[in-house]
This record gives sequence, C-alpha cells and structure tokens, in this order.
Amino acid sequence: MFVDYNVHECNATAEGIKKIPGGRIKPMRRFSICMFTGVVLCLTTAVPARQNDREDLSSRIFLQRRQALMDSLGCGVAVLYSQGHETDTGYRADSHFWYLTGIDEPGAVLILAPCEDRKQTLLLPPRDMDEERWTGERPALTESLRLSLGFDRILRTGYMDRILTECLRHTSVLHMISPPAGPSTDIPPDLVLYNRIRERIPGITISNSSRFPEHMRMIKSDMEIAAIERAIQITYSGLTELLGRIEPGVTEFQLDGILESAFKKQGAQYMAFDPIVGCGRKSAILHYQKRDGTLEPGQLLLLDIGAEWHRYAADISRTLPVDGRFSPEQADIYDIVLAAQKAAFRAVRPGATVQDVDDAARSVIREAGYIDTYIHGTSHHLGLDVHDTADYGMPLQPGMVITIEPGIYLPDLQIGIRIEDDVLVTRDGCRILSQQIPRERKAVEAWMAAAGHPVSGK
Ligand SMILES: [Mn+2]
Repeated sequence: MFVDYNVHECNATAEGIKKIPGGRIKPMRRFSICMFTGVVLCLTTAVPARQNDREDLSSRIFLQRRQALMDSLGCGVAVLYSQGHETDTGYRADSHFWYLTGIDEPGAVLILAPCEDRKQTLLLPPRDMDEERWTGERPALTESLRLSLGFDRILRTGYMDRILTECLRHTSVLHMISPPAGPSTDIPPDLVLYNRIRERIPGITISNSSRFPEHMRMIKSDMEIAAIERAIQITYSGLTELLGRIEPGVTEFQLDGILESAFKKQGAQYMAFDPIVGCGRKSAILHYQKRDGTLEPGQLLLLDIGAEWHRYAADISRTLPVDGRFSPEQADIYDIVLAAQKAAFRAVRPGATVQDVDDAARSVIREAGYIDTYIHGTSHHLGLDVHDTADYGMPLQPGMVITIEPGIYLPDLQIGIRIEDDVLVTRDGCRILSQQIPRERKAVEAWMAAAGHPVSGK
C-alpha cells in the first residue's frame, strides 16, 4: 500500500515507474551487491594478498573510476593522500581516496599521471614488523597484489620524489583532486606537497580539478544505489526492532544501544553518523546527541539515524509517539511536515535544483504559519558520506541521491518533528529509496503496534 502511494508522490510517470520498480532489490541486483560488498570487505579489512574472482571484480570498479577521472583530467599529475582516521575497528581512509582505490591503509598515496606510461601508482608506507605484531599483518609488495588492486605499480612511499620528479619532466600541471578546503582549515597535504614542488621547479601550475571526482561521486552507479538501499533496509529493520522498546522509563541512551546492536547484527560495520535520539523538548534540538533523556508518557521521540553498508550511508528520520498514538496537537504538526515532504518529493526531477526542492517544502510550512521554526535545509546529497560531497549549484540529474527532511520545531510545546527519506533522482522524477519505512501518521501507529510497541492497544 505504501509502496504505491509513495511512488506516485514522486514526479514520475506510470511508464517511468514500470521501468524503475520500487524499493526492493531485484535478485540480480542483490547478487551484484553481494559480490561488490564481499570484495569491499576484503579490501577494507586489509589489502588482500591473494587474488581471486571477487577481488578482481572489485579492483575493476575502482580501476574504472580512476580511468574515468583521468579522462577528465587530461595531462598532468594528481596526488591524493589517504587522509583517514582511526576508528574502533581500524583505519578508515577519506571517502575520496576510498572511492578511487577501495583501500584503507594509513599513509597510502595515490598518484595519477594520465599521460605517462605508468599512469596509476599506489604508494604504501614501509612495513614495520614489530608494529605488525600488535596491529596486524600488512601485505608484501607482490605482483599478485598489484594485479588484484589494478595499479600499474605499487611502491613504497619513499619513491614519491623520484616518481614526481620524473613526471614533472613531461608536464608542469599538478591537479588538486581533493575536496577544496576552507580558508580557516589546515592546508591539505596534497597542496603542501604541491607548494613545495613549486618552490623547487619553476613554471609549475596547480590546477583546481576537485570538481571532477566530486561530480563523479554525485552520480551513483547501480551498485552504489544498491548499497544505499541495503543501508536503508538495515536502518528500517533496526527501527522496527526499536519500536518494541519504546515506552516510558526507557532512556535515549538505551535506544541508541539497541539501534547500534540491531545494525551490527545485520552486518553494518558502522552507524553512518552519530544518531540523534531525542524525546520531549529534546526532539526540537536539531543536533541533539547527549542522549541522556528518559522517555515520558505523551512525548514525541525523534530519531535521525542511519546504518552504513560497506561505506554507503542511509539517513532516515522518524518521529514517533512514546504512547504509540499521536496526540491531536502532535498530529496536526506531523501532517504539515508530511505535506511539506510530499511537496518536496514532487519537486525532485532532473533539471531542478536542491534549492527548488527546499522551496517546495518551505512553502507548505510557510503557508501553515511555522516557517520561523524550520531552521535547516530540506536536502543534502547522500553516499559514501552522510553529507556527501556535492556541488549544490548543479541541477539534479538521474543517479543523484538526496535526502528530503523537512521539520517543525516547537521546544516550548515539546514538539520536534522531522521526517526524512532518501530519494534517487530518476529520468522522470524520483524514486523514494526508503519508501518501505512507514511515514503516514496512521501507518506509523500501525507499524508501532505491529512491531510489539508495549503501550499501543492498551
Ligand atoms: Mn539528513
């Protein structure tokens, strides 16, 4: 019932719907994503030392991305540092680096030189056998490693100077492909390196080519869409598991723990971001993350959460009544937010901008008299990062995935309501990737009751 309803809310023709069926992953696609994610798992736990079919398939994905990027760059040299950080479960490379390599290795560096014989070089830091006894084995530089990762060569980082000096005999252009940094942030390592080179070799220019990988990441492939759908499905299951635990006396912190455990049980390695779990007045705090509140009768509970499936994020918000039923006052506000979200869905189509989508949601909330309570934007791009890298001046195109998340926040009434779904821009409009998660007020109440909500039906 909801599937049909939600699909029709998008600006999609009947023909378009037939061609692009709703949210379920088709058998073939499920197979692809299994293959894809199986590979990614291999690559992200450690650089693999063995080659097999799966690794080969995955290296092709990243190889294709690097080749597509080089086609855009033209001649010149691009250096990209891994720029990651440590997490509970190991090192995690920056999303740009991972998008182009699939590799989570601290200290790794990618060099792309489209007009050289050896166009793609991966540099890995030297091994440290003593350290590896504590932190895990790292691969030797073998031919099978090179083949499995799809590079022209893999060397230790000590070769950086020699490679760049050689390349810069033939070109004077250094491409910056990392995301642009703000004026107040530290100078990123690629630009530090480029500036050092400029001080040593006359005539070198630095070209801002950051838009090329950014534009690539803005258009999701079928595999990426399937990964986001899987992240959404896990988020939906986690939410459903949570519903049976929503009752007065339970803390936000406990709910957060239930969600994290539910996500991990289904194979999500991470939560895509720090979840927002806020009840009562805290539901109206936009980025509330303290999670120290206790649920009370009559309150609303706002959940802004997302699982991550092999790097790809879901981002879903639902606002639930602790009692299992919305009060009339809560219901009125809920329906306005829902109407705003539907208006935004209808505005999503190729050629429209994120601003158009925002305007559509905002006009509904303005008409209802609550515009001053809606203090955030309606949409952001979603992908490897929950707020994915994007050029917001670019009109929407098929393959882009954005969130639609209007809200109304009235802290004095203990009402904060946000409804957030993830949509794929299609040729004809959009497809709601999270359409299986109930959004209609009555459907949310029925979902809570069906999921074993302790207060519903009493
Ligand atoms: Mn969001």
